[in-house]
Amino acid sequence: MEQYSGNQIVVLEGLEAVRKRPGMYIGSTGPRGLHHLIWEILDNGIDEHLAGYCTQIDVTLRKDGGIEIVDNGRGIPVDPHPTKKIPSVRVVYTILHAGGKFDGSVYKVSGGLHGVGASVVNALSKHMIVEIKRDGKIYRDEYVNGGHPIIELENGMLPVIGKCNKSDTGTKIIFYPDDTIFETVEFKSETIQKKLKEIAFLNKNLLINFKDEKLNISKSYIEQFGIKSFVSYLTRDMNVLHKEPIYLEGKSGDIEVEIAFQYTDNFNEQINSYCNRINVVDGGTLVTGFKTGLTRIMNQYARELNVLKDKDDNFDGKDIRNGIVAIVSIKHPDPQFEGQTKTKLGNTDAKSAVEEVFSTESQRWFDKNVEVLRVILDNSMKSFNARKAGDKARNAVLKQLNDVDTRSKLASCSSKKPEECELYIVEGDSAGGTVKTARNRRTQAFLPLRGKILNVEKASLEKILVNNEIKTMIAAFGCGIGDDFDITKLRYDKIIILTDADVDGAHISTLLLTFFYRFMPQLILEGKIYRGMPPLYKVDYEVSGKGKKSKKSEYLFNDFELEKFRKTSGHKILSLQRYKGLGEMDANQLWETTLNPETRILAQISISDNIEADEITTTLMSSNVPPRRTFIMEEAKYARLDV
Ligand code: 0RA
Repeated sequence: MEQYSGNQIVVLEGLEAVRKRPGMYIGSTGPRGLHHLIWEILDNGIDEHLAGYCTQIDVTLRKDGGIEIVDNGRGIPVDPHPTKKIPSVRVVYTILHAGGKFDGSVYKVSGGLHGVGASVVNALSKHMIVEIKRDGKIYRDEYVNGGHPIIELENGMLPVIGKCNKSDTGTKIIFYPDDTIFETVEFKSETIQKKLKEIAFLNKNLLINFKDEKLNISKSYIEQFGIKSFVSYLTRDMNVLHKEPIYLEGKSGDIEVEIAFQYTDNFNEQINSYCNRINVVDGGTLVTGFKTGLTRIMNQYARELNVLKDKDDNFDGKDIRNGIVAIVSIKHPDPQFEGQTKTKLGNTDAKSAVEEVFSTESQRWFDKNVEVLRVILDNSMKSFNARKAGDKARNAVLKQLNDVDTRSKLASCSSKKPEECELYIVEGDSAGGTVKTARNRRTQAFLPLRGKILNVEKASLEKILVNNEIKTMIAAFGCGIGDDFDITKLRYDKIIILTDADVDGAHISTLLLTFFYRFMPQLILEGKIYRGMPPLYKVDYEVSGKGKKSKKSEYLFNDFELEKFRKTSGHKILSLQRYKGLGEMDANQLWETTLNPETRILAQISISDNIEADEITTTLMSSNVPPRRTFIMEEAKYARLDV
C-alpha cells in the first residue's frame, strides 16, 4: 500500500511529528481537538470565499463516521509543483508548513494554523479523500494512516476520474479522524451547527448547508447582515435598551473594520472579537481600540449634553460598557497573534484603526440617532451612580471579608495544604448535616447553602457583594473577587458543588457556576470547579453461588444505568430505592457514593468556547423564562452540566 517515492518519505516525517505531538498542533486530542480538524478544513473554503471565489460550502456528517466538506471555489491546483514534482494538492496535504502560498499568490488566512491546517488534518486521519473539479475534469487524491498517498501518479499528475462542466469548480474533502490518536472520534452535531452559524454571521452571504446523516438533520445558514445579525442573535433572549444593534464600518489604511453593538439591561459586558474571521478569544489590540474609542466618544457626548454635571467627573470605561454586547471584526493583512495559545491580537495598528473608524463612524451615527445616544448615556449614568455608591459599600465589604464569621457556616478541614483540600458546597440544611458527619474532616471542608443563590446576571455589583451566601463563598475560597482575584491564594484544590439530582438542584448549580464564571472565571478555566454526582438509585439484587443465595447492592447514577442493569446484569432485583435528594442517604451511603475520592463520580466543569459559555449563561439567566427551563431540564436529565 505504501508506494511512495524517496522524497515523500522525508516529507512524511513532517506529518509523523504531528502524530507524535498532536497537542502542539491542535491543542488536544479530546473533543475540542477533534472538532478543530473540521475548523481547519472549513477555514480553507472560507479563505476561498474571502478571496471572492466561493459562495457555498456544504458540510455533511456521514453515516460512516466521516465528515465531508465541499466548497465551490476554484479547486485546489493539481498541476505538478515546480520543485517537488508532485501535484500541488499533494504538496498541500502531505507537507507540513506548505501553506497556501505555494503558488506565490497572497493567500489570506482566516484560520488558526495559517495554512498548515490541511496537512495536519491529514496527519491525524486514518483516511482522507480529496476531490477537485477544475478545467472540466475531476481529480482525486487519497491518503491513509496519517497522510500516506495511495493513488499512483501518471507522469506526475493525478488520474482524472471524471468530467464536469468547465464552470463547475471546487474542492471536496472527506476525512476520518484516527481513533488511535483521538480520545473520541465522534463529532457533535450541535457543536458543528453552532460553529457554522458563527461562520455564516462572519461571512455575509456565504451559503452553508449542513447535513447530519445519522440524526437526519438538514440546515442551511446564510446571513445577509453579518455581524449586525450576530449581535441580534446574541441578545435575542435579553432585554435590549434599543431596538436594533448599531452597525459601523470603515477602513483605515489596509485594515477593514466592522463593529456591531447593542445595549441590554444586563450588568456585564460581552465583547467578542475576530481578526480575519478568527475568534480572537483573548481580544488584544482590536478590543482595546474599541474600548478606548467608546470611552472617549461617550465622555465627550456626556459633557456636550450636560449629562455629567461636575466637570471633574468622568464615566469609567466600565460604566459605559455596562450591558453592552459587541462584536469587533477586522481584516488585517498581517495579523500577529500573541500569547501561549495565540489567542490575542498584538498589532498596534489594529488598535488605532479600530479607534479611528469607531470615532468617525459612531459620531456620524449618533448625531443622527440622538435618542439612542440618550439611552446609552442614561445607562452609563446608572452605572456611574451605582459605582460611586458601590465604591463605598464595596470597600466596606472587602474590608469586612476577612472578618466575616464563616465559622457558623463553613465547616473547615484541618489540613492547611491547599493541594489536598476540597470544599463541598452543599444545597440545603438537611443534606448538609449528613455531609458534615460523613466527610473526611482532615481534607474535606464543607459549606451548606441556605436560601436562594443570587442571580448575578440580574443584580448590581453592590447587591452581589452584600449577599450573604456570596460573601461567605468569597471568604471561604480566600482569593478575593473580580480585579482583586488571586488564584494562588485559593485554599482548595477542588471546589465541588453538590446538589440534589433534580431541576432545583440543577438550577442552583447553574446560579453558582454563573457566579464563578462572571467573577472568578479562572476557577473554571483552571479546572477547579466540579459537580458531585450523587446516585439516583440503589438496587439490592440477588446473587447465587455455591448453592447459596445472598444479597448485594449497587448504586446507579442515572436512568440509563438502571436500564442497563435491568437488561444486562441478569440479576434478580430484590428492591430498588430512588433517592429524591441527598438528605435521604445516611452518612455511610453518602461517603461511599459522593464523598470518597476512590468511589465517587465528579464532573469537571469546563468552558469550551467563549461565545458558547456566554450564550449558555445568558440563556439560563435571562428574564425570558422558556429557554431557561428547557436547558435546565435537559441537563438535569443527564445529571451533568458542562458550562
Ligand atoms: C490556492 C490557489 C488556488 C486555490 C486554492 C489555493 C484553494 C485551496 C482550497 C482548499 C480548500 N478549498 C480550496 N479552494 C481553493 C487557485 C489558484 C488559481 O486557480 O488560480
